[in-house]
Amino acid sequence: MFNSLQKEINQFIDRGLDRSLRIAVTGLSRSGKTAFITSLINQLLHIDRAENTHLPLFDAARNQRILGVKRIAQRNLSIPRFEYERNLAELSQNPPHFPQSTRGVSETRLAIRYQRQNGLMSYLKETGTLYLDIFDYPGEWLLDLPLLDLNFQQWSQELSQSFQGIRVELAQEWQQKVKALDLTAVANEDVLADIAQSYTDYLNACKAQGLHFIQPGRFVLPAELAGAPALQFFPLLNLTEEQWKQLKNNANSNSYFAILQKRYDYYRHKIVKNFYEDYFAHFDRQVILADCLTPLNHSRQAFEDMQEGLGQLFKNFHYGKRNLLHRLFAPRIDKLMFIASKADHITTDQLPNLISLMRQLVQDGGRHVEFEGIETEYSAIAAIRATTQVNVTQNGQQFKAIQGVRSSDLQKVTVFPGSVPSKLPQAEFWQQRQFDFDQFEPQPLEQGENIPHLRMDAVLQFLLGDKLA
Ligand SMILES: Nc1nc2c(ncn2[C@@H]2O[C@H](COP(=O)(O)OP(=O)(O)OP(=O)(O)O)[C@@H](O)[C@H]2O)c(=O)[nH]1
Ligand SMILES: [Mg+2]
Repeated sequence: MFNSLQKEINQFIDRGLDRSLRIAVTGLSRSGKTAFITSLINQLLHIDRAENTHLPLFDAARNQRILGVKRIAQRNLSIPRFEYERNLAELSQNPPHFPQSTRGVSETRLAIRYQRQNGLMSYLKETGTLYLDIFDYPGEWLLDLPLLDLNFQQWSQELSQSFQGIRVELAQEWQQKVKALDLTAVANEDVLADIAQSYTDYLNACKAQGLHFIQPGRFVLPAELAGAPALQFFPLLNLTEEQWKQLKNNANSNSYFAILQKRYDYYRHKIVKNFYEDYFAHFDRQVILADCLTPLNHSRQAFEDMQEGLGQLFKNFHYGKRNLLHRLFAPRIDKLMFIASKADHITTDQLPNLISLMRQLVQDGGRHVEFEGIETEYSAIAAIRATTQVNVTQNGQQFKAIQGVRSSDLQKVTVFPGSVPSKLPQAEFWQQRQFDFDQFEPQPLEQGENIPHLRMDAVLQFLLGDKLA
């Protein structure tokens, strides 16, 4: 009798303690999203109550309160599965490889069984399960948010303003085709598809030049929409008000002009809006990754372009109540984490500078940015640590340096990568070129060992700590 009562109470409490958490991970192309999620899953799966040395900053693991972690079937069957096994297989090869580049959104689900910290009724040995859903989605998709507020004409006019310099050069083929088109004529699908392809080629060329203002974002990362008519339209640049008026008066519903407008509206109402509604509005916590080091290594132009792209992306998270995202979708994000990725390229004494640089990027050079009601954290990590840190002595002086297998020649090298600026770099920085680093290959993964990392435990503590208390 008592036993069954106790069992019932336990079950009741268990149910009460089951929680779910949806974490979204985003960032521009190559910022390290796939590496991050692969490592996060891997670190969790390697939590072992007896032997827990790989996550010292993650309280629940250090206190041995995590009883077990399992990958389980995801809930939404129409989203591609995050390819954890494949990524791990790549890292387990000899020699190991970084996971492949990905396109579009993916999802994965973990169940974490844990013991409560100091429940009032801790004698009941309360345990709970945290169901963790993790989403990987391209930051480029976030750049489409402004379209929701613009009709076809407004959008075209906005793009006309930034249509200058190198853009005009790259757009030649597309613009020639548009000029030859009678917009009031009856639309031919093949012609539309062809011109839209030229527009897409133009956007890809912009991207290859390091330009980040790319709309619609899906044109360069179409995922499952590749080839769909929903992506076969383009803006009409540099038309006068009078020309817009003429077109609206003279174009029939089956004309090129009318079809372009319809497709644009379909794109923003179905594709952009659905993305925000289906995913965004339901995320609990958001991680934004940024690779600040590669552009720093590259050139001033590359760095400033990244700054601009990130600026566009961050706009979504400036949660003033008047913000478009807030008005339309009322997202419920309560924690936001900005992470500078690939921090194994620098020595640990440079981490504070990297974090400070990231903070400056987010805050647009110091202007205060409000993320209303959201707990915000800045961090620097290596999801898949490719280097180790060593001390070297030169001319009687000790330096920290990093050691790893350099990608360019597969040689094991020891290098001093230099100092990271703690503020947005000024002209002198680019003249002096104080910073120089190589790309490294991942370290071999020992059988049964977790992926080597840097500060993933701090990330887990921020993202999950309160849910496992
Ligand atoms: N050294 C080091 N390199 C990393 C790390 N994470 C990512 N990289 C490098 O950055 C590249 C891109 O990482 P991904 O995780 O594929 O980035 P992504 O954001 O998923 O990229 P896309 O899917 O192409 O948008 C990798 O192939 C590695 O070369 C890290 O922790 N350390
Ligand atoms: Mg990826």
